[in-house]
Amino acid sequence: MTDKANYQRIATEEAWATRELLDGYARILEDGSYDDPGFVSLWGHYAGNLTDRPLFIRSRLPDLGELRIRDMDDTGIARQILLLTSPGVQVFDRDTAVGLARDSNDQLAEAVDRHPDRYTGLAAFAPQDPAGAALEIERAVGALGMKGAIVNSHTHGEYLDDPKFYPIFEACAHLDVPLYLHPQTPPRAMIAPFLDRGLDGAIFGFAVETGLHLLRIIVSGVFDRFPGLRIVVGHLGEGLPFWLYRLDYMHAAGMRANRYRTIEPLQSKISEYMRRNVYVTSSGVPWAPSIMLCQQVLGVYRVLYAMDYPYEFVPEEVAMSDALPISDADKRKFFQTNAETVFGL
Ligand code: 1DF
Ligand code: MN
Repeated sequence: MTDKANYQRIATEEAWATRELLDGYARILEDGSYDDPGFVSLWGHYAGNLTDRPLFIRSRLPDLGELRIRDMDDTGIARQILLLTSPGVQVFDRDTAVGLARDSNDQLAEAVDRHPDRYTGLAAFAPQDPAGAALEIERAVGALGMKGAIVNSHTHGEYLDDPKFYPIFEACAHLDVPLYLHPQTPPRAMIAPFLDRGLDGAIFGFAVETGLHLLRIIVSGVFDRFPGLRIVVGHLGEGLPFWLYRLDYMHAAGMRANRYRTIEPLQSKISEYMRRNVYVTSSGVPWAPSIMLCQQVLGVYRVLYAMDYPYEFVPEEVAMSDALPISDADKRKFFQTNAETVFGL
């Protein structure tokens, strides 16, 4: 790709997997020990389907060498921020998850050491063990040089606003690294009306699940408790930027009327946390109207480029993002400098 751009393209939500993780998925699918319908739908598809896209994805996820670098070169991607693919280790029992997370961080650190100018790693962890997760994030950031942490939304139907998970927020805030809140399929309690119409995955279910998760974090007061915490969310904020006015209005209306006993007043509006504590990436949405709406309602420093490789690998989409009708200065923020700031590159 010939490149006249005055920016580097840093892709901020790029997936990878260890062989051990993929083997683990195959094992629990086969022995039926984990029958979560979302997991079975997602990985039942990607683990065995023989059509082009799943085959491509399966070949690229475990590659942190030649194939991936060649694909990056072909599409003008200077650097990938690497996230353990969804649902990460969150489908396993606690001990398996702890071991797989630790091993994946070690493998990722080695790849980043081999290609420090092309790769940046985020720390995987097992929410099943919140105290251990905090320690693993500290190890991965401190000893292995990772620039943030990655969680794939709910864990066995539980959300991070449950105070038992606070050690994870505490670790990220204390280390001053962002937490990437990446989608996964909706949990068992939510998935039925998505599944029978094929809407549970990246087409829509991911966004409903992950947007809900971020809203739960906001309205539960997590950002009042951890004001320095930064959360990055993909797919242009999973729809929330579009809803900001209504979220603020209805949240305030419900609070004024004492509608719910289960929620406490917040110090700020939902939109204010979105502009203070949250960053969004353009994974899967190389579309000017949506990107520019986010820039307009969140600010140009809050919107970062992402491709979502290898799930989304469409060279023309890079050209679509290059062609955004925004100033050269704002384009540089979008592709490069916002990511450098947020991830401390
Ligand atoms: C898909 C999309 C799968 C995304 C992903 O991980 C993923 C997909 C399993 O298309 O099924 O990360 N995504 O972020 O849009
Ligand atoms: Mn993704």
